[in-house]
Amino acid sequence: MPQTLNSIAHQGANGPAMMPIIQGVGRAAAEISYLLRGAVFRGALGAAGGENVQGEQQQKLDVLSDEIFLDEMRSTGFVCAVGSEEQEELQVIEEYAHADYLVLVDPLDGSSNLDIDGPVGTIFSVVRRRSAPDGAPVEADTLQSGREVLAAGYVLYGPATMLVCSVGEGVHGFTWNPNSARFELSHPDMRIPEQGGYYSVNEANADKWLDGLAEKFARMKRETGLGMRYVGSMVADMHRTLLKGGVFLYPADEKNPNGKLRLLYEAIPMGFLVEQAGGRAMSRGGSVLDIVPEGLHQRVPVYLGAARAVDMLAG
Ligand code: AHM
Ligand code: MG
Repeated sequence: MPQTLNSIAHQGANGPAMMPIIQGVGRAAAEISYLLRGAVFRGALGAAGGENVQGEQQQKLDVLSDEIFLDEMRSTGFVCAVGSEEQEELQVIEEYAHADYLVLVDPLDGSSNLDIDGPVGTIFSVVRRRSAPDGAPVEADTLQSGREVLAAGYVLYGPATMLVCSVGEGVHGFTWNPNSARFELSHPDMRIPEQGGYYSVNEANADKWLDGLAEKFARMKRETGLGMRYVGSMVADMHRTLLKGGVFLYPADEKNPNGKLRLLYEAIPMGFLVEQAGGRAMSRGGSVLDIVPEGLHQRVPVYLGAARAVDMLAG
């Protein structure tokens, strides 16, 4: 029998408690994957007409994926609130407002790829609430560093749909099997290779990079000889980095002085996975996982991947 998402329940101290939530992510992933495949036939492609809190145009699929994810977190019965890149404020789940866990999510990352049938993803992490369980959870419950994360992962909607996650006991990849209609363990114990791989960055911004990066970057390229790949969809770019090695970065530049990616929805969950896979997750001046968030939608520069390349850039 292939191992399914249930195998999470046997992993370490957090596994049993995280299993229902990760199964909920799996159900959301299956629904979002189905939605994406049929979107063009249902008129679900294109702009929703609104903007998210960052002032970015929301796609219809951003909004639908956000609803699916929230519904599935509600159905677990263990999640008291969800913080989403698509929602300005914390979404409290009234029926389970006394539950123990909060989930942070970017429901459909890289949605600019939707128009070209490019890969997109869902990114999530789970923390335990700090406020007393007799009241509703509050935004401060979400403002915990990556060191407090209990579980994190992503879903990649590519040629196959994959759910890659960690409950603090290594990183494991599950692939959706359309015949059995479930996620099956296909990539146990993913480790970032120390050698080889690619660098992955929007190099068009190089002349605007801050933090003296241009010089370090030129040296990194010379000394490592890494090849280059960039999809512009963080989940796809990070999945390749985890499997093949190298480095993914979204640094600070003149237009985005704190980088583009969000600490809670993108940097912390991916940083957690990278460290669990034996790699390095850095921001300005230290590990991504040591930053204590100040707000739900805060941005930070990120350098994620194999230690050697990351150290040459973020050091
Ligand atoms: P989004 O959350 O609005 O989809 O933006 C995040 C995406 C990431 O997936 C990707 O790494 C990055 O934006 C690419 O940005 P750019 O087009 O500036 O290179
Ligand atoms: Mg996004």
